[in-house]
Amino acid sequence: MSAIARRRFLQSGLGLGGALLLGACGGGGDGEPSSSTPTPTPTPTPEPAPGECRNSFAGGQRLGDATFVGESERPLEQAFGAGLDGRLFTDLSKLDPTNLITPSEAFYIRTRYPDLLVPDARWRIAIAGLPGPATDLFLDELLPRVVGQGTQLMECSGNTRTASFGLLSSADWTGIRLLDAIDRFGIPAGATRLLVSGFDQYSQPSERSTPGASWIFTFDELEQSGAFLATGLDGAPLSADHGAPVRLVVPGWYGCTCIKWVNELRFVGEDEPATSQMLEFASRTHQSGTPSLARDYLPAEIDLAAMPVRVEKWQVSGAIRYRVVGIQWGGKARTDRLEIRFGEGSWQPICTTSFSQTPWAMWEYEWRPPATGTYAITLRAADRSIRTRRLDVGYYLREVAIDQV
Ligand SMILES: Nc1nc2c(c(=O)[nH]1)N[C@H]1C(S)=C(S)[C@@H](COP(=O)(O)O)O[C@H]1N2
Ligand SMILES: [Mo]
Repeated sequence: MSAIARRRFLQSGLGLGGALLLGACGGGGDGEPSSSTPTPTPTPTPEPAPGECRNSFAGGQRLGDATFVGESERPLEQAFGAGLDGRLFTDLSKLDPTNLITPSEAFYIRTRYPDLLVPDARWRIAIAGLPGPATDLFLDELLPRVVGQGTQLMECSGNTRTASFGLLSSADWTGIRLLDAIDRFGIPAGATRLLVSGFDQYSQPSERSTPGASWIFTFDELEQSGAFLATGLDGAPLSADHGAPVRLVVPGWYGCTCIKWVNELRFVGEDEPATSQMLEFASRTHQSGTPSLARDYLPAEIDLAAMPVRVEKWQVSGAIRYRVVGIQWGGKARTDRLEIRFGEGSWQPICTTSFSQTPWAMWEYEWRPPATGTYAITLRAADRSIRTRRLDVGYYLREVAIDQV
């Protein structure tokens, strides 16, 4: 039995959910020889397989969390700024294997409601690129076909350390598949792609961003990603800042493709130029250079990635212990073989506490820093055949301050 299967078996067999699996594996970090502490357990538990967690914190007291340094000074989960410069950073430190959904009020915001947007009584999406007179698709015609679209993760391609990596959230969405929404039009001759545009005009010019929100997809990309027009988030109608009344969600792709306030769908051909949004986000979505034609853009997919979300400080039998808790997301599937390292120390295997494929899996590592100080934490996939472009360049590096050992 694989480690994952065995873990699932243990979980279901004992009916303890994630609780059984809280624990540590790997022993000491920083290249120190690993010394696993014998843990007094009331009932004999089987030795954890590689990648599984053993609870070394039972009976201990959690003293608090060590702080990540060099990150956002802003309070998390409070919206600030306006229009294209408006943001809200999700506080990922609150994540727990039993609570993997971001509440809608804490879901990250990149661009707040455009002040110039005064919606018509009936929201319409212009359908362009069809032969014959212009056509509108009215949102109220689609609403009866809205269904659950599952838990989907969204990450801004500019999810940086200065944003405390808080431009990353996961929630339950409702909506209608984009291809279903346009099925009655048929694909006109010569059209190979669909351009999705949203309202993007603001009275204040942005300090950093170019207005104009649109992205071009092949029909295959829309089909394979399961792209949908979303109308609801976490059981409530979409809020204004998240794109009400209708926005695009492209599961597995960066947020810059998830156009908010969708007001136009246009059938386009092979020679369609890239949109200003595609040009602006070319490097952040791992394009090679800045292609000028839409057809030269690769799918803006999020690779497998992982980072710590908190470093818990514990007192266990009189000793100070740290538990590094993190997430992994992106890519085709979660891996059960992640490795962590502290500073320039050696790579250590970590164990996974929740194997949820969507939105993210959680992992943890029992860490004994050799001394107080600031440590850089990085992760990698042990399976080097998995594409991890951001992990490869240390994009998700976090530094934590340790004040006591
Ligand atoms: N109309 C419009 N849609 C947009 C944007 C925008 O600026 N304007 N920003 C995009 C980017 S960069 C991201 S990461 C997501 C963020 O969606 P959220 O604010 O609901 O999290 O919306 C995308 N859709
Ligand atoms: Mo973004």
